[in-house]
Amino acid sequence: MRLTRYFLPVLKETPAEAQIVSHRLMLRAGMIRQASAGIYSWLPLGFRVLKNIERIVREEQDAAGCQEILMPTIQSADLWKQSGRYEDYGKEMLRIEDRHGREMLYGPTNEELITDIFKSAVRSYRDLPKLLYHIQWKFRDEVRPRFGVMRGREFLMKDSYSFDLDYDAARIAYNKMFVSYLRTFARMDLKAIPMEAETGPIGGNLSHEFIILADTGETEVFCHGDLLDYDVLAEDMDYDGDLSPIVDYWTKYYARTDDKHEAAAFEAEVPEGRRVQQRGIEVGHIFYFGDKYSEPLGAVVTTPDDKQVAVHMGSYGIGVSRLVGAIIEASHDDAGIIWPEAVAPFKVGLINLKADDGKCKGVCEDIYDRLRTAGVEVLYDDSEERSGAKFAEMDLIGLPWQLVVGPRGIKQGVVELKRRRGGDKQELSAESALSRLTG
Ligand code: 5CA
Repeated sequence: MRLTRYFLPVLKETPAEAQIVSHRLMLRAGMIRQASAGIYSWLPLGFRVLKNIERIVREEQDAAGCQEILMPTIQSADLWKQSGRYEDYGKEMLRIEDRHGREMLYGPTNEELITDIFKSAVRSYRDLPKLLYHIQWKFRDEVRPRFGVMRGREFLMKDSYSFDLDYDAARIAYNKMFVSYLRTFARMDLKAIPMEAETGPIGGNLSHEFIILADTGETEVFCHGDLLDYDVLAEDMDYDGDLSPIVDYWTKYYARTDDKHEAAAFEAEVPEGRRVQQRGIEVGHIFYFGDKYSEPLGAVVTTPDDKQVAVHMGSYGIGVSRLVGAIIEASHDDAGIIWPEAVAPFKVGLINLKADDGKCKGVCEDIYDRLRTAGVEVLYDDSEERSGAKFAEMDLIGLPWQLVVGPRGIKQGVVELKRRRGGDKQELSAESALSRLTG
């Protein structure tokens, strides 16, 4: 993509309304624009990151055997009345009346709707287990929407739902999601730690929040330092195998949010030098809630001995749009964002320092074509801005690699390759730079 054609409305000034760094940087880098409180439009740069995150989430859900569907954003109030949550959800639910006076709502989550879909199709234990997910916009009329996409009113969530015959089978589904979450966040270069958590309006008695450590997080967390050292991606995952040793490893250590924290237990279980007490951002939350929805909504199956039982269910959420902000909170410096390669909007920023110079242009156009032919995503700054402004903008938007072409280097037959993370710079031939970036 050529920068002169790209819709990238960067801001020179720091927006006054943004209290945390990710919100500031997302606005400054032209990634989002607020439509109304807690509701955002995604501009090209931000949308590319959102899509990359969505792709990783989808790949890991699919790998774990979860099947993708798509449910609507607007739901009928009827099912919510049956489950008892229509009243319970209170003002956080956006209620809508259609032209026939029917009560509708903009879904804040989908337990009721998915249970109804399941119920309409499944009658027997033979059809179990089932694990379904979708990636869809949700609406929660948060009292205090803040921190940009981190606590929005409209936000993109991946939500999965599991259906099983009994608790033991439901635990297998829970463990699959537990492990797939570890992998999902690790692929985004995030260290997400599962922590015992409260279940809130979703309900149930078994639940883990996946928290990444960041000073601006809304939650205070306490955990054992060993959890930060584990390399989740080191081994391939066999989702048909027994995942409980992995889950047991993670859950044997003390790791709790402030709701569940007990100072005495923390001190007893974690040696002094290994106590981590920090703020964190919740990027995922998984729940097992048994028959909380299947019972009132009548999602029953016949058992092998011909009894009728309500299915055991769990639900598993990832804040897809929140992750965009969370990754920035975890990965930035004073100059701007530092994207992990897996979610970066482009891999390379190609900077032409003298766009009106024929030689510079020739070299840049050649590099640009060859990178694209090799399938490398590149944003090509072909503008006539001064070099200081070009560097500042490239640093701000945080692409992992910058390839700088200028008249001085061309005379010596070199270009400059800079890694955004750490800022290491190297002068090398265009050929070597290309093989580095395409290799
Ligand atoms: N039905 C369950 C699991 S599918 C559920 O809704 N869980 S949740 O309430 O914990 O939300 C799942 C994830 O969505 C959270 O972990 C968080 O990452 C994200 N999320 C929740 N509320 C917001 C919000 N207001 N803005 C952005 N992301 C949010």
